[in-house]
Amino acid sequence: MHNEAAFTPLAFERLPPAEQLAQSRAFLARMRSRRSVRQFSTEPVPLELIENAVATAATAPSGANQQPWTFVVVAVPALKQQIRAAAEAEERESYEHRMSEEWKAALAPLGTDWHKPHLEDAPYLIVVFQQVYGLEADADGQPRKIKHYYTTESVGIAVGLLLASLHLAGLATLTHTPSPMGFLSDVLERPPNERAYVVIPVGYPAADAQVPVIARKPLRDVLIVRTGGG
Ligand code: IYR
Repeated sequence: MHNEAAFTPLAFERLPPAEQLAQSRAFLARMRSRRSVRQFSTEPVPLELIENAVATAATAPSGANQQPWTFVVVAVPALKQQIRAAAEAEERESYEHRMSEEWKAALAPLGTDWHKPHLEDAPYLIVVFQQVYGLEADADGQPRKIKHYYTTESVGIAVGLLLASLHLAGLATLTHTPSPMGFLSDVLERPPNERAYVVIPVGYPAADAQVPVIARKPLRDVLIVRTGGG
């Protein structure tokens, strides 16, 4: 019953040490220049860059290989407008009434507020949905719920790969989580097993885009190496 796994030899290319180091350093250097961008140009972006990024995201490991994600790419101005209006309504309520003073203080260095023009300016919005459970038609064509595992972690890993792909393709992104996000299921007509996870505006930065002066923690603050032998 539970021994139905099939195996095949791993395709694995062993890199020479110098090549390993070069690749690792080059990737690090590229990723260090990624910034969250909130001012976008309306300049169009080739759709294949978005498709390739989603295909890359969909290579992520996932709980029980259930791949519990759906990526909705929105380019229609009327839909972007609708999403902006709904997000701004929620965000305004959040900034003015729902967020604690502690939360607002934590966000102060980012200079964010409820205005979200980037949701309309960016040529694409990638709305990522998490499939909290699976839905399949059973033999009688009735919908059947399938339990999913580690969906939050799986989708988080996929979004990391998505952001890396878009950045390497020379595009700017923002990981935006309007709160609450329920309106995205309505606007994008998603089924009941899907819950919005994040909205990612993608495009070129506006010519005069600015980013907050903030820094990444130094490696010594985030990395603990415990080698053997003391
Ligand atoms: N969702 C709000 C607030 C916000 C929250 C966090 I945590 C951020 O890192 C940034 C913003 C907004 O998008 O403005």
